[in-house]
Amino acid sequence: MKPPVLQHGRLMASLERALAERFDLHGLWQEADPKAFLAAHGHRFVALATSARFGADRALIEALPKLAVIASFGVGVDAIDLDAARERGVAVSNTPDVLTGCVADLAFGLLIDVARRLTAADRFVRRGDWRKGQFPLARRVWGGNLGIVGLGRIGEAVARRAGGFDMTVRYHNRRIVENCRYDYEASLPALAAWADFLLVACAGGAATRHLVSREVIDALGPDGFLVNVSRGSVVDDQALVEALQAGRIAGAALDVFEDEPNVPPALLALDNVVLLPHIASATTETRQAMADCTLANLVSWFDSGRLLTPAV
Ligand code: 8YV
Repeated sequence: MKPPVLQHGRLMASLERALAERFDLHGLWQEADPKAFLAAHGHRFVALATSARFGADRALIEALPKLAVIASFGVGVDAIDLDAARERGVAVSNTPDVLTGCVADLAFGLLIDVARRLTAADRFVRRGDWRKGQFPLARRVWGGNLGIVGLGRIGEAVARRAGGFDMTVRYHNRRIVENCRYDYEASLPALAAWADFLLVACAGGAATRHLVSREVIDALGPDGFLVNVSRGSVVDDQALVEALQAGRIAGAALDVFEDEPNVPPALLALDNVVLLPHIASATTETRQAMADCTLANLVSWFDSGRLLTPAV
């Protein structure tokens, strides 16, 4: 008999197929009344497959009294109530490492785009404005100062890419990273004041909510650019919009937003922002590697009681 696994939210088609081959997979997303389904059948499931997008809140975890493992597609676990999982002894896996390279590539792409104004220049050409005159000068990337908020796997991979552009890197973290070749800055406003580019690559969640505050944005200043590939919650949206509108920072490049897929309408009207629909890990190769990792964690847990990439 295949072990029953509950699936929360849609996953990649290839992952859904692979999970269904191995497990008795049930999609909660298919239920017209998920609450009623959980009340009647929640006790059947020891495993939950979910994603960084859909996570697992306390209500869901509590509706699954036999739950022992959550396998999540994605590296961020801010949408999973880790306290609720810990209280119940539920193991949680995510998909670190496999997405690091693609997220770092995209972060660097955003940085170049917002400074050199690639997508703005593309819009200029498409509008036919080139026939009317020259596109305004942009800003230099190479040799600039890159401040990284959160020097984890992804921050570090962006820092390596910055080396190829002769940039100087400093970082801010909760804790100093041992044996790190980049200088640590204990104060985030001080890092922002030094940086030409401030890259947000820390984890999301309550601990980092609005870490990039009005004070930090003002410290970045009228020549500074903000790049965010972490979570929208890390940046104070309202403060960012006001600073962009008033020219108190030079520009922002954002892959993530607080209320996805809703983007603050004020941002849509600005030409000095680059807006992407949360695609940092979205390449065929990386998404398949994330799918493989999610499946491998569940298989390992059922075979040996161990997760390959535990999130906590
Ligand atoms: C998600 C992400 O995996 O990994 C993360 O934390 O934010 C993305 O890579 C993707 O949006 C699917 O949930």
